[in-house]
Amino acid sequence: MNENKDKYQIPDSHPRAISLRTRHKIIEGMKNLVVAEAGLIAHGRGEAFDYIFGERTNPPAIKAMRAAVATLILAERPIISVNGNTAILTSKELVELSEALNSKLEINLFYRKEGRIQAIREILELAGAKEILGLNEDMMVEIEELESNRRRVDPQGINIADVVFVPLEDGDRTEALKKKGKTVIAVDLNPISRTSIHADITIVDNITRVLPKMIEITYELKRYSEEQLKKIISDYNNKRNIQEMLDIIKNYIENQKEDAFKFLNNNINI
Ligand code: PTJ
Repeated sequence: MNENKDKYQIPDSHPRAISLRTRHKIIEGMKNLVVAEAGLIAHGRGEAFDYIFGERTNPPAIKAMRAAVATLILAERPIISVNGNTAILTSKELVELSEALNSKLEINLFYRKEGRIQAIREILELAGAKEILGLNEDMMVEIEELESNRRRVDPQGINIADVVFVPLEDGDRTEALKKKGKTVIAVDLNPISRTSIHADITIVDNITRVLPKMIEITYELKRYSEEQLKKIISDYNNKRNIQEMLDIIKNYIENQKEDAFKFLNNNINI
């Protein structure tokens, strides 16, 4: 059979082609220093969560995205924090979203390693980024409440931001940013991570699906009045939204269990 295969040798017809191609992007990113070694493992953890809610954008994620976009549009100094995984998977979308929202991009890494900031800068610039913060290590200031490398932030970016968008986090920063009075919007496939629980708005979905959808929502909500945007935000309840997401996971696993039993019962003599 003469099948269309990509540069990774994955045929288009493979039922998990998208997932496999995304893995290869992450691996390539690691070889180019964009992604930290631990980023591969973080991606695997994300995949596992994605799997147990159907690898699709569920209604609570849409609600969270709408509240997130409304919050970012109304923010005075919004900032989008960029790490290795996000940069390799969604560089073009990060740039488009930052332009649509009038929000700056700041590279902020957990794993500092010689050459990583430069590597991420290059792919963001290739994607069209004109202004990137977090480049000059000597200029950084520290968030005292934070122990990890992420405490070093750009004085013109996260440090003075009122709303911080943090796709794919590692836990402790959300709490620290909140202590500093900032509104935190997180994207995390794990609905019960520390980041998810502590963020003001938690989008439980894959960053690869979230950013294109957020761009679409931004163009829609930019036409809304301030009052309408405030209403979207005040109607939103993060705790309830995470609970809905957990119910979706529970039901999805229940359904999978039934399907697996049906299959096993029908094939008992094989
Ligand atoms: O580039 P760096 O140095 O800043 O490091 C980035 C990583 C992601 C390696 C670092 O922040 C880290 O170690 O993160 P954690 O603690 O592994 O947490 C990452 C979270 O992101 C986990 O809860 C994953 O489920 C989730 N996640 C992984 N892939 C995705 C994701 N969430 C949304 N979309 C994904 N594609």
